[in-house]
Amino acid sequence: GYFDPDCGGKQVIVHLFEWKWTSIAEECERFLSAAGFCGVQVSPVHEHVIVTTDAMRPWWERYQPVSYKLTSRSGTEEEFIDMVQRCNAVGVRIYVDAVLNHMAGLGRSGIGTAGSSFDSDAHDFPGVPFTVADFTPRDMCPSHDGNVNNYGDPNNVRNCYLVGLTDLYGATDYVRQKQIEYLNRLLEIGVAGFRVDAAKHMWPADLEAIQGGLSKPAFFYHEVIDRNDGAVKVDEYFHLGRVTEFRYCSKIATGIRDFSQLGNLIDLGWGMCPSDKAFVFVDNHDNQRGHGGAGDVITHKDPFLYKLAISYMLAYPYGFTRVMSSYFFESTDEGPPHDGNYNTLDVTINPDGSCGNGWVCEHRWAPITRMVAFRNAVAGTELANFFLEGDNVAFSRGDKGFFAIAKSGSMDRTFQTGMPAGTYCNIIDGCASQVTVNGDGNAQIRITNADEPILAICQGCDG
Ligand code: LM2
Ligand code: CA
Repeated sequence: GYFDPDCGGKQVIVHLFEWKWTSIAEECERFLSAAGFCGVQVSPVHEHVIVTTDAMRPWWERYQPVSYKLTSRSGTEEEFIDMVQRCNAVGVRIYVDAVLNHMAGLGRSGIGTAGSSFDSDAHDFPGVPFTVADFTPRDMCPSHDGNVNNYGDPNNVRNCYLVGLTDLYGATDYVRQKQIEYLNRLLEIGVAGFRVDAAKHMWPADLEAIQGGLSKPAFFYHEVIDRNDGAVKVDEYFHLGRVTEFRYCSKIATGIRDFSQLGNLIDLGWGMCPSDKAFVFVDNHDNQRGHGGAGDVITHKDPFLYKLAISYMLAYPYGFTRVMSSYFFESTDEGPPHDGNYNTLDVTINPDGSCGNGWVCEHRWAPITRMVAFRNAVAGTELANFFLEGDNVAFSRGDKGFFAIAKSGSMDRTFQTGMPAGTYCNIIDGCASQVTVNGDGNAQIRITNADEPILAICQGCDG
């Protein structure tokens, strides 16, 4: 159902933000499959606007649909189908970022990435086709200028135009039918599920109708930014799949910056999603650059803290996890690495396994990759033996794994690991250091590593 990512029990999705389909197909085959990734969240697949006015080919043009044709900045329909098949063939699933709340922004018109014409002010999108009757009637939006501007009123949040984006009237059978056809086409191609963009701005009943009309099972995670500060709450979406937990981004950032705060990472009293409903991440494509739901998040720009944050997220039993994979950027609008014609560049791989051409590839940073294996190995086990003191944190996961961070760079003390006797590799440093667990489960844990002061041992993940 909506909660099953259908990837053989694996636990981590990577968002290959703005990657081309050809690059993703290669990454599935050469890296993601062996590393144990469940799947890839890909950038929106539909036809979108081409922005050259208020910004030059910004990343966010993909959040302004022109039609549900499958040619986008990431490639053609043929390339998309080839990618899905090749990734599926190596056990890596594809999750599509589905933009269903709206079409392009007011004031925009012209030709989209698949060649369809459109005119937002006229509410005319012949590539679908959608016409004025398919957009939310103005009198249903209580705001004075027609835009979303009062998060205390669900009618305002859901019936008004989000930053001027033409809002689809999802209560109508016709809009629902077109969106069902779009998602069914993707499922037919072999896609395993969807991130629903701006789900907070859609009525749950409309999503129910769309999801109920699908011809195959699909994993769903809904993008709802809820800080317990508005009228729309994450729990309205719990029957429809997992829900993004943006409070986790703030919590993990605060806790990793100041370990004394790590003890209250999950605050259910604040309305945070229960673990079986939460979809979590350290940062996403929006908040890493000051867009939607931004705040004091930790990103690849701070590699030391980022490795600690991602490792901690992957070690700790809460939610379904997504790892971000970015490109370097200076300005918040800047699109992906490109040539002189704004064609997205290939992701090249350097001899040391890192990426070139402007791609960050956080998912290839050794501690991050290896913690994916840890999370897979300890799936389903309970947190135990939690220890937090000064700049040291440690805990075990049932009898399957033990994890520790010494933020200062060094630690040397005895812990109850909960694990069977034996000698285990620290998977973080590729077995350069090892841990011997005694018959009573105790072990001497030594960490000396200024850059990556992390230790993770687990049953069944020594390479
Ligand atoms: C999302 N989740 O709910 C996406 O994660 C987020 O990236 C999207 O906004 C948003 N919802 C709508 O899909 C991005 C970006 C915006 C950008 C929109 C549309 O954060 O800045 O808005 O995509 O491309 C841009 C301009 C904005 C303009 C709007 C409409 O930045 O100034 O508003 O287009 O033309 C007048
Ligand atoms: Ca809406």
